[in-house]
Amino acid sequence: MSRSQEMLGEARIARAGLLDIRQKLDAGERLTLQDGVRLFGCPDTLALGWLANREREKRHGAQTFYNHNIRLEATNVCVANCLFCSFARLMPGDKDAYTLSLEQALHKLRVRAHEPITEVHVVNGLHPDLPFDYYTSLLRGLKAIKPSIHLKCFTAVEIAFFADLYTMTDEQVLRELMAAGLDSLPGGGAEVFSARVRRKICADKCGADRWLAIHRTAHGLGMRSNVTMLYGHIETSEERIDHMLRVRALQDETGGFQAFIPLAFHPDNNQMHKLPAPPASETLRVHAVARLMLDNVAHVKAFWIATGIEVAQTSLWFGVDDLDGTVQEEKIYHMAGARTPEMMTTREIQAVIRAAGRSPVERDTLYNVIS
Ligand code: V47
Repeated sequence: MSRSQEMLGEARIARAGLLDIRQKLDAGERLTLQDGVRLFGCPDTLALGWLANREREKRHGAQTFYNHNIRLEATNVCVANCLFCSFARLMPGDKDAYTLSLEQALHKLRVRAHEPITEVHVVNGLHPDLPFDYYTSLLRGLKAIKPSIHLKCFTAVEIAFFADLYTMTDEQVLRELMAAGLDSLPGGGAEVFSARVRRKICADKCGADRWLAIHRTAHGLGMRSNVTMLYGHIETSEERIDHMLRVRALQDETGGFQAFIPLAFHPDNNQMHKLPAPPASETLRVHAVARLMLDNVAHVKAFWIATGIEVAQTSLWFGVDDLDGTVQEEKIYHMAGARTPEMMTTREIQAVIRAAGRSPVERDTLYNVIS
């Protein structure tokens, strides 16, 4: 950043009343719950962006990461009735309920196995009738098709569900899935950790403490993971910051989180359809505040499917350094009204990053650079 840009930014931060926060960031001091709530209360979105961009550039310069991945959602049958979800069908046999046979699921990778894909991301509904063997066979089958593939599969909510359904401990479930080929956990199911919010919008799924405990155990077993936050529904600023602080505390213990991923609520075709979708400005603010609060998490990711491509590009100046990946086929957001394409090629994602004035870097799931 040039000296004159620095002075302009500094003047803006002073006008926004955030000089003390800028000083704390420069001194490497942690932001508190009160600081975070003040950031959300600050009406100057560009001031938040300026602060977050400094933190982003300190860590990553202009580099912007993406990966070459595919998604697999093997079933949408789900015993949990989360109010925000448009993907789940409560019972097998319900209209639009589906469960892929193992062969159909494996086919999704088999047809692309010749492409330089490095990751399969699997998230499913909580199916009451499938045997545990379905999931271990899925992992083994995917590895057999492409041994180099990284398997980032099953949210902590699914792990908790498997443990209860198949009467195992959470750790036993993780160990058995790892033995079958599981490499890391995606960040879904975190929603907002506040008990008040969870009681209202996702009462059927595991609570915050168990979600965090499963990630703690996964990190202890040597896996890395991500963490999401669903925003733009009934949560307060305090609850968003509390969510981030719980992530930061676990990260201090384990260092196992790779990326924080804010997920914008999409209101179509679900029980919260009367709520508006959060505006782009809110998306930029949430990503920026996450970058500022989470001093110990390396990456802040904008999931372009959820934010929209233009907002994802803008977010690269509001603290974000990662755009997820090529995705290929996505159901959770498209069933909830996302109007983004269902995939981008690596060339397209590179062009999107360059058009935003940043430098694309292909990574694998563990952030090793793919040359
Ligand atoms: O946990 C469901 C969210 C998540 C809606 O780890 C919704 O790299 C908005 O976990 N509006 C699943 N959000 C997606 C997920 C994810 C996404 C990108 C990257 C990674 C990663 C993980 O989707 C769920 C829930 O929070 N979700 N329905 C909706 N209507």
